[in-house]
Amino acid sequence: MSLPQYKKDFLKTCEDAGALKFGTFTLKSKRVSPYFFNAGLFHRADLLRSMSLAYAQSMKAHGEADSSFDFDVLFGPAYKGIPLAATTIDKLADLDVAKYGKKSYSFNRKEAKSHGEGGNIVGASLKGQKIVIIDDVITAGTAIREAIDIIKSEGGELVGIIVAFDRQEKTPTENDDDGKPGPSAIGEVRKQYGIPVLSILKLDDIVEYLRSQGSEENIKRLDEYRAKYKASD
Ligand code: OMP
Repeated sequence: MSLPQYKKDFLKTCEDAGALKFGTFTLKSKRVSPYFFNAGLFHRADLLRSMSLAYAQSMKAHGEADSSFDFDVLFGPAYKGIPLAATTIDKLADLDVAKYGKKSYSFNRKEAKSHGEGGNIVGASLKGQKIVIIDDVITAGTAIREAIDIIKSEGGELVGIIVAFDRQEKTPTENDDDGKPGPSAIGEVRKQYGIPVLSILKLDDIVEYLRSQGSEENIKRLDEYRAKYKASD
């Protein structure tokens, strides 16, 4: 298999966590998918460490090649983004304390709080700060757009996004399963905001991995699904 080592390592972690499931799953977008990636299953300490290391390595590698990805605050949208932001900022500081040791993380509350310190953001303020969003999965882009709206309304400047898994699906249309490839949710966000959107793994990687494992039935179902919803970019 010709995947880079960090992707192979992360795929192994996904296997250990049972995070990649094959079967029949109805997604948030109402599409019925033959597989599901569940980042909530990385709850064991060793798995969480491997996952945050994979995020941190991807961010560090991209940050070294592209200075526009420099950020002040790593923002993890509630709920699934919260442990991702906290553990990844910690890992980044492990990898390069001079560069990341003074960076912050924060997350939103789902319900606004009117007493105590008040407000919707816990952790570093987003105002006037360069923000990277960290989240689990992008399918149709709905969750990520909600996070972008929070950053805008808090006066932050979005400089990038990182997710664990890009399902490489087109943005939903009226005739959603017409089999005509359309622009991807990630591609649209990239274009609209002019920012990098990174993913540790994407669907193509999973297919390559399955082919190397000889999982004919799963590949067939994935190919059928991709024929309906695959993004054109
Ligand atoms: P979109 O908002 O359509 O981009 O879907 C992203 C969200 O869907 C993620 O934050 C997850 O809550 C959920 N999801 C997964 O976790 N794994 C998948 O494989 C697919 C989805 C999904 O429902 O599309």
